[in-house]
Amino acid sequence: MVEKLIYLDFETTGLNPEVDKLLTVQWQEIDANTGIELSELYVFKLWDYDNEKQFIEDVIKKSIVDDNGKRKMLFLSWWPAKLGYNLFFEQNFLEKRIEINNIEFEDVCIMGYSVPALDLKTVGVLINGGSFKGAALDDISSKQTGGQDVPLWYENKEYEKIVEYVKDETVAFVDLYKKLLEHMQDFRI
Ligand SMILES: [Mn+2]
Repeated sequence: MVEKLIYLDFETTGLNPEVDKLLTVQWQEIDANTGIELSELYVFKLWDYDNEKQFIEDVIKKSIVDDNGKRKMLFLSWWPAKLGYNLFFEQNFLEKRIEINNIEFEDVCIMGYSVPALDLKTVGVLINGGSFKGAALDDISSKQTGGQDVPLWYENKEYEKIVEYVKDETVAFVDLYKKLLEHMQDFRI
């Protein structure tokens, strides 16, 4: 039996979910104990839809994973647990955009009170010697750049650049997770 985590990340037009939009939703099934990829990387894109409401509804409907024989809706189920970097951003952003688009929904389950999630941001800060400044994913992994160009690429309809960025970021993140598993294995106080 494989224990799974779901790597999860969003790209957005900005940091404020009251006004900014969801641009991409990407996720991949990961073996919790090895970091090995168990599925392809799914990338849902706003520009494939007429509007954000349709986009979000379709993402929720189509994001289904097998959890030991049970089919689970990723965004509405606690399990498999999510894996990411600063997942509160994703939880909060999706909640707000669902509300603003008047989408009928059950509670978003990415992270939160008693919702299990493995957030590597904590580890990033530790790697960075306890400082939050300089602990972005591109500071502490092989990820090339931060996401600041994504909104600009979206404006210019340079969608391929966004997809390449998302793929690069996923590889860097999963590689970080694999290395941490290996490195932390024998850690004892
Ligand atoms: Mn990202």
